[in-house]
Amino acid sequence: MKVFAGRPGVAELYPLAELRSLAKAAGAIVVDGMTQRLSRIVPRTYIGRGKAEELAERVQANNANLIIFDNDLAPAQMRELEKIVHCKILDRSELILDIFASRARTHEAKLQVELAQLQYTAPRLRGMWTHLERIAGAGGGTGAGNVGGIGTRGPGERQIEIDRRIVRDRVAALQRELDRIDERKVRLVRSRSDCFTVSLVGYTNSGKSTLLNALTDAGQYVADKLFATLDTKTVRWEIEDCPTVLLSDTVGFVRDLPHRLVASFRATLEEALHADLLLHVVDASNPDAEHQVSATLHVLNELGCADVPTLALLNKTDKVEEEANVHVIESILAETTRISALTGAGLGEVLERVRSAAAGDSLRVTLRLPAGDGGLIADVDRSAKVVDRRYDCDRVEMDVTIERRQLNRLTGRHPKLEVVPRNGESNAPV
Ligand SMILES: Nc1nc2c(ncn2[C@@H]2O[C@H](COP(=O)(O)OP(=O)(O)OP(=O)(O)O)[C@@H](O)[C@H]2O)c(=O)[nH]1
Ligand SMILES: [Mg+2]
Repeated sequence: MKVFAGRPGVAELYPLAELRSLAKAAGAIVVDGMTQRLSRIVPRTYIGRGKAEELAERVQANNANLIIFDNDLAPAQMRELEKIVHCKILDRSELILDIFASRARTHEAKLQVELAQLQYTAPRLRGMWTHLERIAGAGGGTGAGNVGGIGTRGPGERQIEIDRRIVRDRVAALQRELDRIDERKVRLVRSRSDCFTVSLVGYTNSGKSTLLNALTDAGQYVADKLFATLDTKTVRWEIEDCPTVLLSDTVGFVRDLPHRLVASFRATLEEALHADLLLHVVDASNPDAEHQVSATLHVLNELGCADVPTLALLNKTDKVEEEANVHVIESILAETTRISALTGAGLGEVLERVRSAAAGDSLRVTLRLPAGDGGLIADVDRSAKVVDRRYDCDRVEMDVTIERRQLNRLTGRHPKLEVVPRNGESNAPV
């Protein structure tokens, strides 16, 4: 079921295609689909009464036992609607969380999914118990409807408190454990700063893992299903005449990725955050590619990766049917290359682009540091090409040309080091 609110968009041409794939990925057998255009969401039941009754009839006719909404419903709306349709309802976020739960393999991924699920479920748990809160309130003599003033008197309320505490404690424990993993991961990713790091990012099923396998001998799992990859994999990518490059495959993005999920997957996405270059893989053969691109850009933005240099790879060009769609994507994205990870077309150009990015990742900056810090000065001399050096009382200013990762290493190691763009120039690569 999908509800369109507001103005019609291109996505309406394929209204349920992605939801079907998501449902399939979760193991459901899709028997029917329905859409509704509403100028305004009905606050109580999300969809209109007539539509809800039609939905109930179709559920019965198809013998369905689950309705999946492509929209996210409030817990109260779900409850009200379930009373009319007599069938369990799942919304888009719950469905995505469920897929992640079934796909998570590593300890870390499992923790991340459980945390996101609990955080999404916690408010719903509260929603589920409100009727008991009311009963408790009435029993406790505070007056029916005076929900806010209810204490811990009724049995229902006690149960809510217990459930909430269990959820709260578990969330806190998961958070602590993930924070520990996070720290380890950050250290690991930062320790790679001597190498040029490249991350494959993009919509789920766009071909990231296939590309990783085509470029290296990683042997990464590839499948025609959503969220085949949930854990980052990093491999050494040997490119001739090029410093060492590390290439990472990351979890795929999806439109309206639940916020909690993005937050708890931060450690997994740490690779992308600290990459020197992002390869944004787009399934150019997908009719919905334009929306997939904007969803990916949105998530990257949310992760704080908007400024990382990015090369867009328009993949699956071997099966593009609508050339016009590819032109549209090319007009949205700054730098693009057409490829096919399956046939190998265009991969030579990708190699060239990465080689030149890895080699030419130099910045012209002025470094300002304490003149008495011999160790730091020696470190700068070792790591950068010094063009000019000026002494001013207890400070020394050095105009340098330096590789970005060397600069990152220096600033990470020496907090007293100040970096200023040279003579008002931008930090553009040389
Ligand atoms: N025709 C064609 N199919 C491709 C190409 N690249 C990938 N595929 C197929 O697309 C499907 C998804 O590929 P994956 O590499 O698993 O995609 P992914 O981006 O890693 O997906 P997730 O891990 O789920 O985010 C597989 O069936 C691949 O065989 C391509 O260039 N051409
Ligand atoms: Mg993958």
